[in-house]
Amino acid sequence: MLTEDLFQQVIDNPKHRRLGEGTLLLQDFITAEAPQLIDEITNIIKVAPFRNMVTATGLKMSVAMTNCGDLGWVPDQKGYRYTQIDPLTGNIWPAMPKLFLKFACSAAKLAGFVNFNPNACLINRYNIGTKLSIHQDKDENNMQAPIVSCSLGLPAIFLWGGLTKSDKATKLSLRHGDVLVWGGVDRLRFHGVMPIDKGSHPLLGEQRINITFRQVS
Ligand code: MD3
Ligand code: FE
Repeated sequence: MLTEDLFQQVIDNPKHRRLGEGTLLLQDFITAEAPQLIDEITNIIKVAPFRNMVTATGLKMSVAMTNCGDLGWVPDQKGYRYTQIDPLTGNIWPAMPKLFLKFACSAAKLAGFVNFNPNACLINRYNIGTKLSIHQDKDENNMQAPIVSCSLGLPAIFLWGGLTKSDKATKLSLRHGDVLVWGGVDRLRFHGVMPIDKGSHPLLGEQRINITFRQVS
C-alpha cells in the first residue's frame, strides 16, 4: 500500500487519532481479537508468571510484569536491561505469539513505520489503584524503531508528557482495545499511568493489561 493511502486511511477513520508527529492512537484496533490475545497472555503467564520486580533503588514496582519474545525487559543492580533468560525461572522467555506480531506490525505501519520488527514484548498488569510513575523508555538501543502499546481490560488515564520530566503532561484515556504507536520525535517523551480506578471488565475483571512491543538489537 502506498504511504499516501495509509495516511488517507488514518485521516478517514475517526478512531485513528494522530496525537503528535510520531504518535498515533488507534481506538478499538484490537477489540475484536481481544479474547484470543488474552488466551495468549494466559499461556505466557503459565511459563513466565507476572511478578512485581524490584528496581535498583530497592523499590518493588506495583505494576506486575512479564515478557515474551527473544528479549525481555528486567531491572538489574545497575538499572534495567533486556535479557534472553527470565531471571525468575532460568528459562528463555515464551515465544512472541504470531497474533501479537500481526497487530504490532499493522499498527506501526498505519503510523508510517514500515520496517517495525519487534523482538521484545513487555506485558504489564495493573490492579485497581496501581500506577506507573512518569518515565522515559530509553533502555532500547534502537531509537529509530517505534514502540507499540495495546491496552486490555480496565481503562487507564495515561500521562503524555514532553521531552523533559518537568514538561506538563496531557491526560488521555486508554481503553480496552486501544493501540498506541509512538516513535520518531515522540519516542523519548516522558509518560506514565494514573492509578487505575475501581471497576470490573467483562473479559479481565479487576485489572488492566498493557502489552508493549519493542525492537531491541
Ligand atoms: C511513550 N507502559 O511499559 S504505554 C512501559 O500503559 C509503559 O503500561 C504504560 O510506559 C502502560 O514502559 C504506557 C503507553 C504510552 C503512551 C504514550 C506514550 C507510552 C508512551 C508517549 C510517549 C512515549
Ligand atoms: Fe514506558
